[in-house]
Amino acid sequence: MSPWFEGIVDLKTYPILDLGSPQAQELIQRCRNDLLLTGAVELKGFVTAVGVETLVRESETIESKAHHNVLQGNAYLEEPEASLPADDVRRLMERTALGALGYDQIPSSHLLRKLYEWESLMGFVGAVLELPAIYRYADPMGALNLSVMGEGDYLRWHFDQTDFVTSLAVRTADEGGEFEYVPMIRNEKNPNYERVREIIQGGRDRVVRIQNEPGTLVLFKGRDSIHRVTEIRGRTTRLMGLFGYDRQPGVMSSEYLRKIRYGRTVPMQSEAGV
Ligand SMILES: O=C(O)CCC(=O)C(=O)O
Repeated sequence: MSPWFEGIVDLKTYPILDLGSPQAQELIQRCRNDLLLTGAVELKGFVTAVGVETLVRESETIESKAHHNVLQGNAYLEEPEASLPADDVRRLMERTALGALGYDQIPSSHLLRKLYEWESLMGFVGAVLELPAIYRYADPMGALNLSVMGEGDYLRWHFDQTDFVTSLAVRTADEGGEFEYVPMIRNEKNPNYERVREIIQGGRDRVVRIQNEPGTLVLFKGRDSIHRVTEIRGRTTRLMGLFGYDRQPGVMSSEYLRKIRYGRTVPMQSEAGV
């Protein structure tokens, strides 16, 4: 019997089964260069058309169970301190509206889950990031997410609180739903508040767009690159798998985050069997 990933992952273009091979080393180097130059790596067609068809079909059976949340928040994903002046950029609020399914709602037979739990993929991501080891989140909800965005949904401009994000595009919306970012707009020494303000208020200087065609795997360093997902138009939901890997073992989501993202704090004892 052939392994589940045969015909599902384009192993010719992305030879990740043997990371020591010259072909894999060449790919890893290319990805590292992209990451250094732009803060992102875009691996188009990582999952084949056949794989995408399966991902869409399996996602359609669960997407209606996504928790939909609407909130106003800033780019820093934190409550602004009371002492900040009224016009501080950390007080600039934007709307966010999106749905999400947690790891415990995704059945173990789902292809998205097989990909997330695949050692070869995690090893490849770690190699590109030049990390001696990476781990899956230990959180039964936060480890793997299927983000579901429908008409009018929008993910505001923000910085991540994690070093990197790995995403897999399952389906694009009819219109909108583009991933936009400004590479390295800030760094540890310079928060660059003025430029951040310009972007949130509609500036387009150095804004880069990732098309995220279905099947595209993206590695993104979002701590210093502000990013968003543009508003969705049309009836087709945008479906995106978000893979929680970290350089530390045992990463858990806070109760606050669980509440916002999944509308509950207690994991489900579901068919997902986590
Ligand atoms: O949906 C996406 O493409 C990215 C999501 C994202 O930026 C996030 O969850 O922080």
